[in-house]
Amino acid sequence: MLKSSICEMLGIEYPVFQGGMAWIADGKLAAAVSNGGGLGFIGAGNAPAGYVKEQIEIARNITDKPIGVNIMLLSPFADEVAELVIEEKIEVVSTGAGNPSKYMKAWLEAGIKVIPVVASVGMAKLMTRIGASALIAEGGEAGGHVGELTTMVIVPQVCDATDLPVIAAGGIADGRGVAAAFMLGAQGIQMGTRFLSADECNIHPVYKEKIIKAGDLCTMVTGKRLGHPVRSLRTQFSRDYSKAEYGGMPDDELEELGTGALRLAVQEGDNVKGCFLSGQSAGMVKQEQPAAEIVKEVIEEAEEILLRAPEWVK
Ligand code: TUI
Repeated sequence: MLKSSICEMLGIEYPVFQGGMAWIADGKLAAAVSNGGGLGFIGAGNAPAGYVKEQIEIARNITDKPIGVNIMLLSPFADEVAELVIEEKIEVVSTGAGNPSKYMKAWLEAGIKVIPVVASVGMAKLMTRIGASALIAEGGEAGGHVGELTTMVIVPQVCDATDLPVIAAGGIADGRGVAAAFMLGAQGIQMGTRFLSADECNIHPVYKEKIIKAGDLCTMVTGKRLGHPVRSLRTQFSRDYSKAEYGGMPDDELEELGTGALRLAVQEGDNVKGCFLSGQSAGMVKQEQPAAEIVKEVIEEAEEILLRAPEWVK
């Protein structure tokens, strides 16, 4: 049985988190993952607190297991969602795309476990100092907003920089990745892209099909010029955006080009104007299946690998 300190801390069966993907990770997906023994997250993304509250209600009607909310710190609604998670007695909050220091005291006083995503050792040290419960160390293989470092190098360095449990994220989509993350010192893993193919994941069928058909070289990073690098599938949108970015389009027009592109991908499956966020692990996602089966499958694969590990030592 693959267990770690994170299971005890959060009251979950398996050390598997589902990333709180903006526009995608709704109450239904989060509840399915939590019911499967992992920890499901509702992604607040750029949505107002009212939407997040609805999704929390949906999740609570499907599961009585703990659920998390991911707060995207660039969101104009981050403050109101930060208050909502306290009112709704959410068990776990993860944060992304910034520094959550200003919310930390209130969350900890409310008894919330706070698990920030960090993309550097400096941020890991700061979050440790201000009382985070654990850290998600995310490499640039991940989808969406990404940092500079790869999972292979960020996880061990964050583990060395903190006494907190570390959850590895970025590029993990099967049991081999889970086992490798534990070997790097992690006590848990987070997957986003693998859950895009879950039966309970409510993205447009075109999006699901693109992920299942994707190969190893199918993603690219855009948005570096505006300071928010984002990994997505290589599509007409990402190529057009990249051309505009390096062709000298003014910042405000570039922002405009990106606005609404996530929604168009998730809800409309728009092949031309949609931005299909995806990690590099899309090439490892092969089929649609229930979220709970994904959780169980990656854990069982990892257990088999880890049990065989002593064979390597002569
Ligand atoms: O947040 C994510 N992934 C995301 S957020 C998102 S929505 C979005 N839409 C448009 C532009 C930007 C975002 C889609 N995907 N992952 C977690 C993550 N956090 N990755 C990297 C970081 C991060 C980066 C810098 C965390 C902290 C940080 O600190 C910088 C600082 O010093 O404030």
